[in-house]
Amino acid sequence: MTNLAPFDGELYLIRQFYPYQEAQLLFVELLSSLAWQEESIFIFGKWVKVPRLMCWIGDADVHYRYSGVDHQPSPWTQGLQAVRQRIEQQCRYGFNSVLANLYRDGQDSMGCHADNEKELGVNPLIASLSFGEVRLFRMHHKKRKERLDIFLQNGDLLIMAGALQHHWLHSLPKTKQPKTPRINLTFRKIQID
Ligand SMILES: O=C(O)CCC(=O)C(=O)O
Ligand SMILES: [Mn+2]
Repeated sequence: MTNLAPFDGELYLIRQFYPYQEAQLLFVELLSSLAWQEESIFIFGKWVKVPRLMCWIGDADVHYRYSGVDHQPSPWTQGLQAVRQRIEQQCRYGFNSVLANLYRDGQDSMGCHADNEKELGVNPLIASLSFGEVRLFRMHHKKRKERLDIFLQNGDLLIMAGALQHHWLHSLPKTKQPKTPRINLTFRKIQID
């Protein structure tokens, strides 16, 4: 597989990891079966809603802090267990949780960040699966001017690995184009201690 990152980490893209029709069925199932929640973060002295819905699913013994808040995982659904198995076979890696994001329209987004929480370990392998609407996924190098734009489509699998999270930031920008909903699943392995 070709590494799409020119330096400082590994980035792999498998288009149509789930063929279009299968991905469409999974999208509908995830949309209706996950306990989607509106999350808030504490920033500049007040609580602000994040512009997307989220649900965190994981093994019972896994805890994760994001948006400055400790989260208890929702249990795996049957559908998500099957997806986890397929992703684990592809990556030859074990995941114990998945963060699901629902972008309702073009105004829903995710700001620039790296997946560098210490619970993820030093060089985390993160498998990101997209369903539904096409959206731009943008990467910026922290120190150099390089930028990488990838349009993630229904059924695509993006794998981030190696030192990528140390050197690159990623985001899902807002867009003025009319957009139908998109679901993204990021499979992660959280260190348990
Ligand atoms: O929606 C995406 O493609 C990116 C999601 C993401 O970066 C995250 O959940 O940390
Ligand atoms: Mn991320």
